[in-house]
Amino acid sequence: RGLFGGGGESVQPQTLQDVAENIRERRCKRVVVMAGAGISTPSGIPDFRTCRSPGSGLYDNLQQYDLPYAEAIFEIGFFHRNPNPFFALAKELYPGNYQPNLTHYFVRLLHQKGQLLRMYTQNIDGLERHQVAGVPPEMLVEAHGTFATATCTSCLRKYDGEELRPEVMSGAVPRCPTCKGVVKPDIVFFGEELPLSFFKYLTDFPLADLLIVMGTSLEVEPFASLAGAVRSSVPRLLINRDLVGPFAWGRRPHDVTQLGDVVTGVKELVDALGWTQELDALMAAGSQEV
Ligand code: CNA
Repeated sequence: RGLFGGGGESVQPQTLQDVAENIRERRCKRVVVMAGAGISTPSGIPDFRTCRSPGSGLYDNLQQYDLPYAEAIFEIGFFHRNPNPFFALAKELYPGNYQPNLTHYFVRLLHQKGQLLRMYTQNIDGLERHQVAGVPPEMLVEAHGTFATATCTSCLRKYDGEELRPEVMSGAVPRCPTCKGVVKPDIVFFGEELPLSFFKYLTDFPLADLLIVMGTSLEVEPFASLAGAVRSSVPRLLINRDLVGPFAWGRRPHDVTQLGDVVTGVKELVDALGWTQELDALMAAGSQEV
């Protein structure tokens, strides 16, 4: 048996091409993907950390709301005092405004090939979802929650995200018809519990035979630490603008990094896999559905 749990000659990856060979030859069949805001910047959704220059970035655009500091938008105490900035963000990110890009479809293709164990995303834009890029719900862990469902902050009544759409889109703060409490989309705020599905990592990561990390600064815990939860012999591939997390300070022998634009990096991987035509077809069909 090869290093990667499959049959055949294993290649200890040094380059993107080596990683591709291990996937193509099906030596890697339990791939875990970790992703963050960087995979959605090519779809036009700014990330939070890299767009600090005035006039760009979601936080900057929210300055009109007098946030004491950018991250306050995701703090539950601040939300209870002033939910307006969060709902301005919600209006922007509500499902339907943005389209997935090649990186999202790549994950779907990996699933269709039977080689995706799970995708863990920090994104709250829902672009990976079944109805959007086509990653089935059981394959996706939305670690920081979703706009697809919501909960009344007062009586805890559950809502479907679509029920809130008219109010969110009109710029209003949605209220519970029963108790008049503010209805909050099920996005995980700082200090809140992560969804139970997050804990699938306890069984997924020890089983993984390849970890692909893309478009994340790996700065938000506990998500960031998952990068260290695969076995030490398991190759990890980072596709990102910059070196982050353990790829910067705790390099393992089988870590591979593809620095630069995430779409370019994933495209290169897909080319090396020989999956380009299939991915193009998936994307064309996807955009027609949209
Ligand atoms: P982050 O901290 O903003 O980091 C993004 C990373 O992606 C950085 O390392 C960037 O250099 C990199 N990056 C950005 N664009 C590209 C690109 N085109 N090519 C290559 N690399 C790129 O984002 P994280 O996800 O790590 O931070 C966690 C927060 C941000 C989560 O809680 C998210 O919910 C939150 N967030 C989500 C969205 C979204 O859902 N799309 C948008 C903004 C923020």
